[in-house]
Amino acid sequence: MYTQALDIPSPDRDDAARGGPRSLAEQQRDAAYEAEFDARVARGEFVEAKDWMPEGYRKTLVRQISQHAHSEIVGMLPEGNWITRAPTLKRKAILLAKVQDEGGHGMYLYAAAETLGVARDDLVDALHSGKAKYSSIFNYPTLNWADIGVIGWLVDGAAIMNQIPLCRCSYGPYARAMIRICKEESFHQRQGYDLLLTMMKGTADQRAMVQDAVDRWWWPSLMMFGPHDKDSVHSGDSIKWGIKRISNDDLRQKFVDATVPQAKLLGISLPDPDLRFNEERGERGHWDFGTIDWSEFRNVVNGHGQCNRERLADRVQAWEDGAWVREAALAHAEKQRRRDRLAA
Ligand code: BYC
Repeated sequence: MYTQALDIPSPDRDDAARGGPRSLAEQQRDAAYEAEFDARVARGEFVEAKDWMPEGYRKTLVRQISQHAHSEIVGMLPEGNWITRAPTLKRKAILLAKVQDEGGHGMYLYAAAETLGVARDDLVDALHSGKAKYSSIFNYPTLNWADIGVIGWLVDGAAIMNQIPLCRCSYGPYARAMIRICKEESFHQRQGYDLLLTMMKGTADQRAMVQDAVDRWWWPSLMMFGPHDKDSVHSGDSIKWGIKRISNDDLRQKFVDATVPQAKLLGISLPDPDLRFNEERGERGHWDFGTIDWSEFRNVVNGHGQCNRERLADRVQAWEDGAWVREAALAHAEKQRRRDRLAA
């Protein structure tokens, strides 16, 4: 969908290719391009794949979009684990559709990253070798059926909160991919909440399963928004470039404010003794919440969470098992090309 020639001008790459620094005239040209780029972002216009962009902007997008794509693909694993054990046909059909959607989101996002001049195989290699990150949340295990509902409610809920502003991000192909993804994510969140409401109307054991799942997923969901603003290395540039519209901490707060009333309606408690409504914060007040365990976050992001090894091993295995499909698709495309050439 986004395929294009890889001819994006880039000062750093041009320098490297030439083996020397830019001339004064080239530097002046780039300064003029940069001023036009900044003005465009300030006017709220989209930057498109073939437009000039600062190298840092391109790199930030490649990093974020590819990590996002990896998160979608790795995110299929904890839920996929429950497809064969869904309690009813209806729930199985919903879960199958949801997991398939996540695969589709990964594809839109890899395609959006490719418009920035990177090869998908290199992105996938970076995931498989452990060089590239994916969301910390998918390194936690899914232990009971209520986990599937809680992933929909909290994990997709946090994802939507973070992703709605990305629909207005300055890079056109990413923003457009996010619009479609957010529509599907909102169905994902609702099915999760519906699943939990159903369980909460069931037996005492079912209600206990929901509470247990919420207790395990609440804090990791808050970590999905990333480090505190003061520790966020990329936020300054990302906000300046119109990639990030709302900061990590502000989005986390919006998520807590939206979720606490939903927890009440559900009839469960959130595992935070410091959670209380503070009328004096802001115009309408906010829910204060306790301290996030950042050492756990760092541990998981650095590859030492409960499921990091298992998730990567499963991804590598799936990639190897799928080699014949890629080979067959390439052989088919080559056959088509030959037929087209003969017919022409
Ligand atoms: N997990 O400077 P910061 C989904 C890293 S999937 C791991 O604030 P940034 C779904 C960060 O990458 C949802 N790493 O970074 C799928 C950076 O490291 P590097 C995925 C994290 O980029 C299936 C470092 O910490 N959503 O919806 O400005 C089923 C410093 O952070 C995390 C997205 O990817 C984390 N939680 O802000 C169900 C959304 N947080 O790269 C659901 C797009 C931070 O320098 N991404 N790091 O090595 C974003 O919006 C931003 O990248 C983030 C982080 C807000 C996540």
